[in-house]
Order: sequence, then structure tokens, then C-alpha cells
Amino acid sequence: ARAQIGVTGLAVMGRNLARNFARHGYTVAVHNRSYAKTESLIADHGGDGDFVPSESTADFVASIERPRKIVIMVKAGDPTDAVIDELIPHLEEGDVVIDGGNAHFPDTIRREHKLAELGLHFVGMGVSGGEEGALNGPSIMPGGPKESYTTLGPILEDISAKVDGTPCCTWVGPDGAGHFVKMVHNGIEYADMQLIAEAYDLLKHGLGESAAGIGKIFEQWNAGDLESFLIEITADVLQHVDAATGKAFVDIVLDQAEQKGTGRWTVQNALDLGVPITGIAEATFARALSGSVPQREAARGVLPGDAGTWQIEDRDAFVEDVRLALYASKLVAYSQGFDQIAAASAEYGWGVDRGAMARIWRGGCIIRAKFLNRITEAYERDENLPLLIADPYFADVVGKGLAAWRRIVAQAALNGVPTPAFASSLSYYDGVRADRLPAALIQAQRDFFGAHTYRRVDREGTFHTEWSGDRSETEA
Ligand code: NBP
Repeated sequence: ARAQIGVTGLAVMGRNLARNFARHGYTVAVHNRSYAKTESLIADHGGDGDFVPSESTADFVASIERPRKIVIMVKAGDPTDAVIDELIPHLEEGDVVIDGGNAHFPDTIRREHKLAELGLHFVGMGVSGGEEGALNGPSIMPGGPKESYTTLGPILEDISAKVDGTPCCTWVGPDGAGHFVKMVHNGIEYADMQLIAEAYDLLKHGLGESAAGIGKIFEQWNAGDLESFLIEITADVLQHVDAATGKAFVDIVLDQAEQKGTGRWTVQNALDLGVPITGIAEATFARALSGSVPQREAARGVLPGDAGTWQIEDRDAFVEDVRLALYASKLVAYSQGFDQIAAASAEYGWGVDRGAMARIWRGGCIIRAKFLNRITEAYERDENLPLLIADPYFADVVGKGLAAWRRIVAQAALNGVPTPAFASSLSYYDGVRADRLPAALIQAQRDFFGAHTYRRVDREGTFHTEWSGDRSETEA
């Protein structure tokens, strides 16, 4: 046995992760269900470093130094269980099995408990950054038993992205914490992408600007507070021309957004925990709406718009308004995502450090962005911060963009441009800051038809009014 780490599952992600380990000087045992992928890795990239290929699981496991560290990088779901079951008979106490796939966190919790009973460590590891990140430095979110991080951590930190010399990898928390945080990362990614798409749509309708022209605006935005991977690729995509037609690429792409499911998982979990992640939810539903083909067909030419024709007098002022509205909406989406992490951390006993999560998202991953530094700073100022946008720095940023945000959402409504994420973020903002919410009326209604009781503003206790009787109040 001479390999320091093993990777099984050599499709795009596993292959690149194995190459990344090898390039960092580790001897890497490699294995795939069908041997052809293992052979092609060695044939194409054997020169990247020291690989130990094996055809059988037994040989693969035997080629790794104990305690073994084995990264599974296969299709999430049943294939992951199949690989774990195949590995188990060959493993020995203290070995560490790492699932780098996009597992749903309840599966990770289940697997961790099962392997712990066998004396094995199981690390559910979120990996973001796609194939490019896997090769050149991803953001890595490992969970599982903390002691496994002592030996595994340095290797993962070695191959992760670095920002200002700091690795984009840290231990997230026990059992499913790593995969949970990766899930929320993807949810935030949904919100971020939807907000950018809405900003593009507003600029398109408001200014009548070409895709390439809007691409230039995103390029300028990327030089400021909004600097991030997603803004950068948006500028690039919008300026790309379709070779076949000579049209803007974005204009020849069918407008039906697909999804693999992490956004849905994030929203489902938020519903379970009762956390309002309206930005992520609207983004997920916006994709669903785009794919609602029969409904869109039924509406076409039938539903009137009764919308105005957008008259922008000051082009630069409008662009700045959209930028400020985008930034504020984005902060709300992140704030909500971090609330969900806090709620889950409390529910499952994970102790997740939110500032550290913002830190490891600064590089390598899809939502990497300059302003994540500010989020880390906010949680360093107060690790129990109940509301990210109420941190003094962010409250100030949002406050300065507030008038622009309101103008944009109002103009979008008047001109019939859908902005579900912009609008719901603003509603969330106004809701969370309201002195008093109409939830009081909801409670009264619930008590009226279902005797669900209510609490009063003026004294402790739970009360019910005899609505169908003499309307006297009783203490429940
Ligand atoms: P895929 O998700 O396309 O999975 C293909 C791999 O799974 C192949 O190695 C295949 O082996 C193996 N596999 C399957 Br399918 N069923 C198996 C089974 N029953 N037993 C053993 N192996 C099995 O690969 P990927 O796109 O590289 O992604 C790998 C993981 O990383 C996934 O969980 C994915 O969600 C996650 N991820 C992907 C990205 C990304 O950008 N693509 C980013 C972050 C995370 P075979 O070659 O023999 O068919």
C-alpha cells in the first residue's frame, strides 16, 4: 500500500479531483466501476503525478495506506450506497470514507451513522466549482466526525482554492453538516442567478439595450461591490455571439430553465424548518414557471399586459438603480440562506460557524464573490447575529440602495416586467423591519374558525374568544 488517498468514480468530477491530488504531490489510488475510465485517466493525464490504478475494489482498497482515505465521486443516490456497500468488506477500523457527490444531507446522516457503527469514519463532503474547480481548486465543505479532519483536513486544504492564502475548506460540522451547507450554497446560487437574470431583463426592457451592451454594463459592475464569478460570466455570456446565426447567444437559447434538484431540496428543508428563504424559493419557482410550457402557451396573446411603455430619461441613473436593487436583493437572499444554516445547525446540533462558511465560499465555488469577506466580518463582529442585513455594515449598504430598490420594483410592476426575486426580497425587507405585521389578523381568523387561540400584546397567556357565543374571552 503506497497511495495516500483514493478516488473511486472517475467521471468529470472524480477524474479532475484525482488529478488535483496528484498535482499536489499525493500518490492517488484510482478506481471506477468500468475500468475504461480508469485507463483513460492514466492514458490522458498519467503525467500529472503518481497514480495507482486498480480494476477491482479489493486491489483499490489494498493500494491505500491506513488509515485509508477514500473519496467517492459517483452519481448521488443509490450509486453512492452501492459503492459504500462494495467498499465496506475491504475496509478496516479507522478508515475514512468521503462522499464528494451531491448527496442529500439526510442520506449523509444515515450513512454516517451506519459507518460509525462499523468503526468507520464517514465524511459527507460538499464540493463546489464544477469540473474546473475540481481540477484547479474547489471550495470544499467536509462534514462528519471532527477527528477525521485532523488527517484529512490538511490534504483537502492543500487542493482547495485559496483566497489571500487562506484555503476555501474547513470542517463544517458533524454528519450531514457539510452536505447541508453545500445544499444551501446551491440554493443561494439559484437566487443569485435569478437576480442577475432579472437585472438583465430590466436593462433589456428599460433601455432597449442589446445583449452585448448589457454585457458591458455587467463588466463595469464586476469592477465594484458586485464583483463575483456569476457577474463575470454573465458579462461574458451576454457578449457571446452564436456562430450559426450571428445573433446574440442568449437570444437563441430556449427560455426554459432546468434544475437538478438542490434548489428544491433547499426550499423543502426551509419549509420544514419554517425559515423564510423567499429569494431562493422564488428563484426555484421562476425556473418552474419558465418550464410551465402549456400554461405559458395558454397565456400567450390571451392575458393582457395593460403595461406602460418604459420611458427612461436618465440612462445612467437607471443602470445605477438596477445595480443597487440587485445588490440589496442579493444581500437579502444571502441573509436568508445564512438564517437557514443557523436554524438547521440548531435543529441538528451541528454548531456551524457561518462566518467560516462565507470565508470558504470566497473562492473556488460558483457563488464566489468579493462581498463574502463582509459577511465573514459581520459574523466575526457577532457570531450570534440574528439577521445578516441588520449588521451595521449591511444595514447601511441596503439603506443607501433602498430608494433605488423601491423605484425598480415599482417600475417593473408598472411596465409588466416580472421580477419575482427583486420584488419578494423587497417585501421580505419591509416585512422583517415592520413594527407590526398583519399576522395579528391571521391569528384572529384562526381563533375564529378553528379555536386555535392567540396571545395578547398586553399580558402573558394564551386566549380564545367565544366567537359564536357571547364573545367573551377565556384563558386557554
Ligand atoms: P456523474 O454524476 O455523471 O456519475 C458518473 C459516475 O458514477 C461514473 O463514475 C459511474 O461509473 C458512476 N456510477 C454510477 Br452512474 N452508478 C454506479 C454504481 N452503481 N456503482 C459504481 N459507480 C457508479 O459524475 P460527475 O458529473 O463527475 O459527478 C460526480 C458527483 O459529483 C455527483 O454526485 C455530482 O452530483 C457531484 N458534483 C458534480 C458537479 C459538476 O459540476 N458536475 C459539481 C459538484 C458536485 P461508470 O463510469 O462505470 O458508469
